[in-house]
Amino acid sequence: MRRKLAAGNWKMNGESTALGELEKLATAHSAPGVDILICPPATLLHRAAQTVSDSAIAIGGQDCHPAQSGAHTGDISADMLLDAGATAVIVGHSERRENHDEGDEHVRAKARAAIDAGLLAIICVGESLAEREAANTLDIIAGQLAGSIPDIVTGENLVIAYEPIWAIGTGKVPTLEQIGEVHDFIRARLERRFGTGVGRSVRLLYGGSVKPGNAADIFAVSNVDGALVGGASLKAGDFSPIIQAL
Ligand code: G2H
Repeated sequence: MRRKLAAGNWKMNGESTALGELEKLATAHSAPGVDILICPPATLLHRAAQTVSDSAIAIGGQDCHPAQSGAHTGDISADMLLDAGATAVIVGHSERRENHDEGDEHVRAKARAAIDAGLLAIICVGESLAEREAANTLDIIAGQLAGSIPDIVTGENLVIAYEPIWAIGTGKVPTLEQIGEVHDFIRARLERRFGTGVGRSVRLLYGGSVKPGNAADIFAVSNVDGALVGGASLKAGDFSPIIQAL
């Protein structure tokens, strides 16, 4: 049985005052029946980890560099995330793929570095609107899965987040059938490549305009094991009902 996961991706939002939202979340979910992860900006990682240290909430990074250390100005290694108190990291988010020109091979190297460091790697995949309209969604997802997932994964160190690019921050959400089709496809691909044991234990998250009002319906879709939530994870009052819907 896969344990449900509610992951919040704060993106480039949040200064010191945002830690108050984390405190509220920790108080509201002192004994959650699901995994809760918050990925704040790097500047807050250490303090966020301290804020939730007595709670069941985990802290993650939003990205990491493939190398352990070196001359990479502005980058953060997986070991540094771990040192700051993170236990997970998002890699290959479409905003990284687009804004920083990150291809599948680069994402795969980041995921490998994360797993080697002992972090849970959350690898994001998803199609653009043009790709969906051209009926290429499953081909795009297949290519991203093949290219972005390193061979070393297990059911414990990998999570896949399906985030259709056209649904991110737009308020547009795919139909439940569209979500189910892609999640079933991802599950089948994982089972084919890694065997049923690993393939069935990797958790699959949906991401893209998840809100308190649509979370329960999305979580009822087959092979949806939780959500990667952006905007609605910034306030405890929005994220709590999403957690409760799991
Ligand atoms: C998709 C998601 C979080 P939002 O990027 O990863 O953001 O929920 O704001 O669409």
